[in-house]
Amino acid sequence: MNAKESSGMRAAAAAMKSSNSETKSRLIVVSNRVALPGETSTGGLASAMSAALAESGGLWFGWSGKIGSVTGDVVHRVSNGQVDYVTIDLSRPDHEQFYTGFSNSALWPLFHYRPDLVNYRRKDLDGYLRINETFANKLFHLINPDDVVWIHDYHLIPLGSALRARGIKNRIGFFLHTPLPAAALLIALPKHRALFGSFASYDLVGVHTARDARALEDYFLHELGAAMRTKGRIRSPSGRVFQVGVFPISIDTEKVARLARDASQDVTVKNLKASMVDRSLVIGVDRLDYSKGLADRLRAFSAFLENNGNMQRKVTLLQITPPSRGTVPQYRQIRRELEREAGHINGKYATADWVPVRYVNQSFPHEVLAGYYRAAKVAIVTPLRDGMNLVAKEYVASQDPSDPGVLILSEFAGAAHELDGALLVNPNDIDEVVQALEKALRMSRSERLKRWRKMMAVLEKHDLTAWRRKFVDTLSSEPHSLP
Ligand code: GDG
Repeated sequence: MNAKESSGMRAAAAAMKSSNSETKSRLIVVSNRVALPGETSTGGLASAMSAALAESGGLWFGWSGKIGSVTGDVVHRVSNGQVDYVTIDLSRPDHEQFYTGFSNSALWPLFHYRPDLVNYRRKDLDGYLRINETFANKLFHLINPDDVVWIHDYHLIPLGSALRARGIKNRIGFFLHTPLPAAALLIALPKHRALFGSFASYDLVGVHTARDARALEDYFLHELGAAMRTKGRIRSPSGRVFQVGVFPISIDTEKVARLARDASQDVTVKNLKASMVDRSLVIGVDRLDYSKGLADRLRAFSAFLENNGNMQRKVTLLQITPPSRGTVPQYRQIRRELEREAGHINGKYATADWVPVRYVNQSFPHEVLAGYYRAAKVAIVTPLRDGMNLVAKEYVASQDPSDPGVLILSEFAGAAHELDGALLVNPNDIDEVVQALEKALRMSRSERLKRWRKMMAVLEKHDLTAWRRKFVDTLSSEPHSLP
């Protein structure tokens, strides 16, 4: 640690501790990317944690999103109301190995049931472990004895054990935003025992669905020789006991509904509606990612137009797809594939005054997005695998309560476990998706209302605040197994 870094960290630590000295315990959120105040965030984790911290206050620690000459050399600190943000830069080789490499070219495809896309390299794993150690070195100065630490997602699985190794005895929770595949897939990853075994350093590991929880329990029991205790507690061979829990993430339902209501005044939303007179809008909103099933979705839309000649010129698909992870080769490839597919459909069906697919590679402010959701008769959310999928929930919350639209939802999104008023489809079955589109566009108002009310009732009860409270309360009340 150089002098600048060390004094910077000490100053940041002292300031954090004193600015929060009146509060007994803070929430410390740690994630790879931090959504800084004023930034438009297009990821699910960022959307969820911004809202959670805005409500509870606390500290958010992670990567600044910037490339620096030396990882962690510069510490950025910003405060906004009751939330403090501390971020560090990553060097280019560390970004390449930790982020592009191991996190997004090995763990992400593995966790999304795509072993064929896993690109494992020993040096990426080394970089991944090294950055987790660096995060721990920076973070442990900032933790007060009563703080509750909440670590997020697949980039940071070993961070808990790295903090324990530095003497942190606080309650530490971990939440996995992706699915967790069956043990048979997890064991394909070299060194999987050391990596996944470190889940046991946490007090609580949260996942979105019962299927993900079963996968983790099964892995610990059958691959690591752990023993099951009551109430989802697992005793690892090291003797440490931790709990696995199901916590389906949600949205700020009331806020999304309000944004959607108010968006009718927004000029961008008015323009979209004006361009749709006498036509029905089908909307898709997804980060550009192979897990989202976008190519199959476009093919299904094409087949729908082919089978339903009378719907041509009557329906438009607005597919909003902000690019993500452009440094990973597979993401560049899927981008080219989607451009080709969208161009193909438009070339085949477009007329002088109608384009069937509006494929938009840009992101929009949340209030505009909410207005777009409300303007759409149908949302098509057909990931091949998705931890939860917040877009599905946002679409439901954005609807006009007197004339709601229809949600078509993949059964492989975690959201399908809660949103059973949707038309559930297997996204691998193009005919099924085509039939769902036909059914959605013809659905009577009374059936739409019935389905929507059922889903909205779930989202009103289980919103983002309920999710955060349930996780933090469970973590805080867990019997503490000391490291
Ligand atoms: C991961 C998991 C899990 C999208 N386009 C724009 C925009 N977005 C926002 C949406 C939504 C979020 O990004 C996307 O969240 P998802 O949940 O749909 O998907 P991932 O990014 O893959 O999220 C996922 C999630 O983490 C939470 O645990 O549900 O399974 O993969 O909030 O609104 N936001 C803005 N402009 C856009 O153009 N402002």
